[in-house]
Amino acid sequence: MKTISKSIAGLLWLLPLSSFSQVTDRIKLDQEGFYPNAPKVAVVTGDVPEGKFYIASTNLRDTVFTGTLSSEKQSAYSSTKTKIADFSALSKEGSFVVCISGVGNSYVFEIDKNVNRNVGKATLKGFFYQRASMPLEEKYAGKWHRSAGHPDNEVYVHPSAASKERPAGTVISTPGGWYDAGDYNKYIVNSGITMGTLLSAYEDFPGYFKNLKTNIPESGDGVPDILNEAIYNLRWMLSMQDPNDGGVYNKCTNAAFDGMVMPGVTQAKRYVVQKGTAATLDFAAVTAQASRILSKFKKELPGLSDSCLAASKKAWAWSLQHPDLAYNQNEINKKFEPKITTGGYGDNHFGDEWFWSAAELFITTREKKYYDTVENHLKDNVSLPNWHNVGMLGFYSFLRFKNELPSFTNATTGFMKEKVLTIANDYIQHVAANAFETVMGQTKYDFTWGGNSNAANQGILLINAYLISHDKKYVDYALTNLDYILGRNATGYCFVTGIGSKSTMNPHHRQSVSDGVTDPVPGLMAGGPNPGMQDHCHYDFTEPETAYSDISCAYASNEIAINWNAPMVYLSNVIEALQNKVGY
Ligand code: 9MR
Repeated sequence: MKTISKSIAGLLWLLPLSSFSQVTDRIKLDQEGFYPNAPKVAVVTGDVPEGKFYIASTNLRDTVFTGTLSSEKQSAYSSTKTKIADFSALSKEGSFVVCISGVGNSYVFEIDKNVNRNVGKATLKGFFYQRASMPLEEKYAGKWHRSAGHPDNEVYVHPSAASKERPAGTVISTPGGWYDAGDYNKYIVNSGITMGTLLSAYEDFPGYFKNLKTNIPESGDGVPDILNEAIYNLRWMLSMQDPNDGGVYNKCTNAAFDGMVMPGVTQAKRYVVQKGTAATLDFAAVTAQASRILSKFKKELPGLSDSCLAASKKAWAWSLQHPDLAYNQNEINKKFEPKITTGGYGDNHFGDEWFWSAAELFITTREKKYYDTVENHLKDNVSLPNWHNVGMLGFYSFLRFKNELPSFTNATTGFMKEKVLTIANDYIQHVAANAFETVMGQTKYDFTWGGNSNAANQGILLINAYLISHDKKYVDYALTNLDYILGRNATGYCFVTGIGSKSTMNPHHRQSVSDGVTDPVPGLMAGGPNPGMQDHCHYDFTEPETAYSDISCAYASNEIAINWNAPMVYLSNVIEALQNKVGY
């Protein structure tokens, strides 16, 4: 924890007020810190006797900024009362604390040109720690090194997935990929949005990511590490396609969740289960996008780009034959043994998956038939992405390529542009009324299972608004949500493990629970406040924005997951990539 040293307590009299000796978590702020010329806000909660706040050096010798707290705000989503300390005008680089008389000192934060470099790298590295089927050697994984976990080279075709060529019990091999979350199963649907988000980060900022190294075994192979990491999961995804018909299995899974043990300790049988339209179309989208990105790396990765495109087209063809096949675990369990009780990722609305996969296939191939599907679904409802709602990813990709696409797409990209800007402008309008002045938390529905990924995904939407408008204000607002995740929220937690002063310590993450290392595996973002509390564990606070419990039992608020980490990788790195350009 970064706090002021006790030995300098005697210097407190040098400050204009005298009661600064206590570090308090009542002052909520981005625990990493701020860019010199970016907005800077801390939020103090509860009763505050004084109207002034000070920014001081960590030895409390120098007051570098004095400001006035805002009037009191009542949060709409908990009983929390706040006052805002805005010190945007302070641009001096260094380490500082916020001091408020009668309240105490905040955690130490930095003002620095590259303040989000650490969190950007760490959240990408987080994916490495989720890798299945390969040992994590100490030279890459440090104290979190471990053995390979599930080899997944002997995986059984579950009766729900039986086909003529692959009857139930057929053994196939689907090694590699990332464990989904705190559990050790691997799900195609959730890989879909995760991969789309990571690949889009690269496509939006290839220059930045070219130089981002995460110390993984592939580092230095001529391929950017964000792609190296994504390719590890891509190769697994490719193994989940039935080569006989192009359909893609929903997941590679145990029948039931493993206990809270290290990966590979239990030797439970692994299964691939029923193919589905969502899984197959998500797969088609990811492989189409990967194909065009990897076409630039044909020397380093011979054949991979072409294999991806062939796989994508085959998945599309299967989907045309099975346009509406939901993965419904309850129904499957009525018919087949063993019953499968791991995560469902069951989705039964496929318009968005049709749209996204058609968009990626069209951008990669320019074939008109895919564009027709884009047009058919263009006016469907589109909203913030999550694992079962991926249409917006197609908007982002189209907008990324709008200047390279044929002119007959102009009206379509124009429509998409308006839509993204409309949502972004709506977000912005409500920030002033929010007790933490963040985009996150404008409705109580932001606080849900994995709600922190809503914050990160709203940030991505705002970045897209910036990319199409070049209006810097959208980056400023995206930053409010990065701040939210890193501590400017009603819980006062920084939700990324290993980052900040008071961060998630006990995620629902089997390796972190069972590896004997005190610190959790780093770079992983907890789901965050979720008043649903479906885990029925102990919660000290239960209101929408405070229902977070940093105990490993609490999987509904304190699990980690690849589809939540990916937008945090995007947001933290892309803000870092943009900071110079927007004058931070
Ligand atoms: O993120 C998923 C969330 O939207 C659902 O409400 C929840 C219950 O179905 O499942 C979440 O996903 C979990 C998945 O099913 C299994 N691995 C862990 C995921 C995160 O909790």
